[in-house]
Amino acid sequence: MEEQSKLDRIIEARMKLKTRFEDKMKNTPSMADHKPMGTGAVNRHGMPQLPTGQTKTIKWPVLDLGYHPDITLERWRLTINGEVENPVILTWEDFMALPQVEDTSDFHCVTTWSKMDMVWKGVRLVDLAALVQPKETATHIMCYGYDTYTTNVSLEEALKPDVLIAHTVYNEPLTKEHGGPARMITPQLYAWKGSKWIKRIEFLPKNKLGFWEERGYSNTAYPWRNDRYS
Ligand SMILES: Nc1nc2c(c(=O)[nH]1)N[C@H]1C(S)=C(S)[C@@H](COP(=O)(O)O)O[C@H]1N2
Ligand SMILES: [Mo]
Repeated sequence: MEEQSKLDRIIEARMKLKTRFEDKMKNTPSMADHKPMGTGAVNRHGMPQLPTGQTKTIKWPVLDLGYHPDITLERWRLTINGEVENPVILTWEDFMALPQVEDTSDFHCVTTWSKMDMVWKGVRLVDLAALVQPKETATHIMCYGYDTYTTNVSLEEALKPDVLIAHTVYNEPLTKEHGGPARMITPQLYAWKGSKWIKRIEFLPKNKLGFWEERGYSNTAYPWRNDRYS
């Protein structure tokens, strides 16, 4: 009963967030651009499958700061706070009790490789947002990794239905080198916007730059605009 009402509240809050960000989301480049830069058949969100300057890879390279933190499920916590009504600290059990989805999406690294059709399982960021209820003043999130990484994402991008905190890929638990126990993915932005080993999501009242964004990478990271550097 209590679980059910909790779920109902998430669903209601998710609907409200969707309505609130609908127009902004429809106007994001990966949905609205009339001359997207890329090649191939139309993908799941209406863009050419391979963004400009990218090459398909079969292997899945590992890219990070070189430090792979060892986080047991027992010790794992996900803090979601900042510009929200209801900050939370989730245990692994709490996280796995949230609505779980499976989604297939493409992964575009700014260093020019793209890995297509990755099969992910996890929790939608919009459902985590529904849980904490961002204030009207919230515009962006900052994501923090256990390795000290940070990256910022606007809410109209972060709340898209294919943005997940993923724990499973191709039906196997996400390995440590790829960000396990859980990482974020942003299929409509370059992959550096998805923090591996995610530990905290902070809602912000205005934009702030993350690790790569402070070092010359684009604030927005739109693959179909070749938007790599600032
Ligand atoms: N915590 C954390 N997340 C991160 C990074 C990082 O260094 N630390 N690198 C980013 C970059 S640049 C890319 S391309 C992808 C790479 O993910 P992969 O190693 O699973 O391919 O993770 C992103 N997320
Ligand atoms: Mo990257």
